[in-house]
Amino acid sequence: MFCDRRLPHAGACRAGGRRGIIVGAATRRIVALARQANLQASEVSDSDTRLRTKARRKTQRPKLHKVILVNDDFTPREFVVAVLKAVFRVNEDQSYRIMMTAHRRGVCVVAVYTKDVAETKASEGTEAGKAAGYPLMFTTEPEE
Ligand code: TYC
Repeated sequence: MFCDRRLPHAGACRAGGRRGIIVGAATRRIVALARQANLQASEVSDSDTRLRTKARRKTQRPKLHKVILVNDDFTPREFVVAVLKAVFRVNEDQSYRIMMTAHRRGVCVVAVYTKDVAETKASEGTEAGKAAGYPLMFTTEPEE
């Protein structure tokens, strides 16, 4: 053990003779590095001595996909409203507004989900129309 007066003491120095101090392995590494580089130990931080074995990466959020309701001239309004309520769990009011937006503008974004969920909901809606003999259509597209 050695004593470096520039470091905060982690243990007691022995008075006289060989001065000793009890320090941990991290401190010893810091002092060794500082000596090598001719630096004050206080100029070397503990993080300089620890190897990072794994890059820390933030979890990436999955890209979201829009489900789009497409207007047509044949599917009854009430049927569209019923499908929206059943598949997308929206209430009567929201469902009516979505249907009317698609009716007036040609398309309406119903909701956004992860790719799998968006595609499943779109085909459920489209299939419900098909089963009843209507050309009702839902499509999906990735969000920018
Ligand atoms: N345009 C249809 C009608 O007038 C109603 C409708 C609305 C159909 C929206 C599809 O995505 C749609 N009966």
